[in-house]
Amino acid sequence: MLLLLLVGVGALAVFVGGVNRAADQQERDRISTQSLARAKEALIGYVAMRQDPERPGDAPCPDNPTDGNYDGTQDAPCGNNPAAPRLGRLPWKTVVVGAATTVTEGLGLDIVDGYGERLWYAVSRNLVDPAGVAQFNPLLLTALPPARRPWITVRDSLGNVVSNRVAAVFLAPGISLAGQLRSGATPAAGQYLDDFVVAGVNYSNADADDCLDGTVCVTVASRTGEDFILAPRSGTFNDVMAFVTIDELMASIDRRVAGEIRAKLEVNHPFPSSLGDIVVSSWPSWFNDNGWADGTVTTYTKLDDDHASIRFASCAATFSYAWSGGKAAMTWDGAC
Ligand SMILES: [Ca+2]
Ligand SMILES: [Ca+2]
Ligand SMILES: [Ca+2]
Repeated sequence: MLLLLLVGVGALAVFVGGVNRAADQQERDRISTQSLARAKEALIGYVAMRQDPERPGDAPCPDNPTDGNYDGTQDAPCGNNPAAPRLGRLPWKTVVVGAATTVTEGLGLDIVDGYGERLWYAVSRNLVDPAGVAQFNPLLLTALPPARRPWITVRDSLGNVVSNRVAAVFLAPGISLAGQLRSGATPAAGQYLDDFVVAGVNYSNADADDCLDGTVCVTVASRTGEDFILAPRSGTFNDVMAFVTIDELMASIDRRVAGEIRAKLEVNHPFPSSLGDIVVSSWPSWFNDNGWADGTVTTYTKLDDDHASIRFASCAATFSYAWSGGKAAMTWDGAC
């Protein structure tokens, strides 16, 4: 009888232990997923709200080991060759740069994943290479190389492309796996991010070579861009990922620019016949420098002295402006 009782208690303990572990895993996953969502939201806001001397569309560089630390601030520039600095830790800390300006860098987001690890971040060269992408506007959505660099590719666990229009990737590295060592000031990406083999191709979340896994990019011009893989948790893989596409980002940038135009219409009443009638020097420099005044990018229509609308290339939304009582109100229909 006593033996039966002991066996019963033992079995219960094993069962409860298993339930606790599952609940613990679930809670850690919840924290990781939530942190990734917050990082994505913060980056979209950061990119859309850039102002002179930057431009909407500029993203921060990752925090990488090239300066000898992971201090939470970006290590810029990163639009140049080689590719490695475009994968690193999320630049979560906000810093003010430049003595005479109030330009801030970093996402202002003190977050970690479910295991207390800082998030990792990879960014497409298009968002950090003003020389390679001369103008950042909606025409970039349909531009082809060499007018733009490759976007990032994200694959599922079968190797299928989930998206090849990814602007930035956020990774929760999880707990260290067998063979990973995270001691020292600047452990490399491979101590956090994992590999997954599909049909003989080793897809690596850590390689940062700006070349699609399983292929060879001989020259800088032939580089096909970074790729990342989503795979089930196992003893050799535990990265959790979120990503933002250029289409999501541009929709947010379009709304910001539409707001900028609203502010200009408010002080240019009766509404002008064309955006070109607004004094060029009254716009932020990025507006004209990046072609937002061009008819191929922004279609402005004056309806009457108090009403106007705009459309952006590759966006189905119509933004409408109505003048009343000294204010210009903006509404929009549809989505990009
Ligand atoms: Ca650093
Ligand atoms: Ca990992
Ligand atoms: Ca890769």
